[in-house]
Amino acid sequence: MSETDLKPRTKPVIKTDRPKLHKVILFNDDYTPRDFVTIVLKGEFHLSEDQAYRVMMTAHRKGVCVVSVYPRDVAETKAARATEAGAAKGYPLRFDTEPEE
Ligand code: TYC
Repeated sequence: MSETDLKPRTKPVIKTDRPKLHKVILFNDDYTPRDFVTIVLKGEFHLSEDQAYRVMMTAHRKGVCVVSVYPRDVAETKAARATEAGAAKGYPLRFDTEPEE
């Protein structure tokens, strides 16, 4: 290497965007029992009794409620598992996912 052939002093900084988090959304329906919704929220999303009750009641009153946010694959798996838990009992309980803005 010649004397004028200087190495760059710092490593190049590669900026990568953080992957978007995805919301898991709970939808109200007229058939799934409130207690069952609360049990699913506690079991699949690790909400406390109080948190699960509040999320369930918000969906019940407003039609939808954001349960939590996760990386896309985790959000999709949890939404599918929670929806399947309702379907296994014959309930139309529905969870879906949506990317955060
Ligand atoms: N609306 C249901 C009932 O009155 C309870 C319920 C709450 C169902 C929230 C779904 O996401 C839901 N039994």
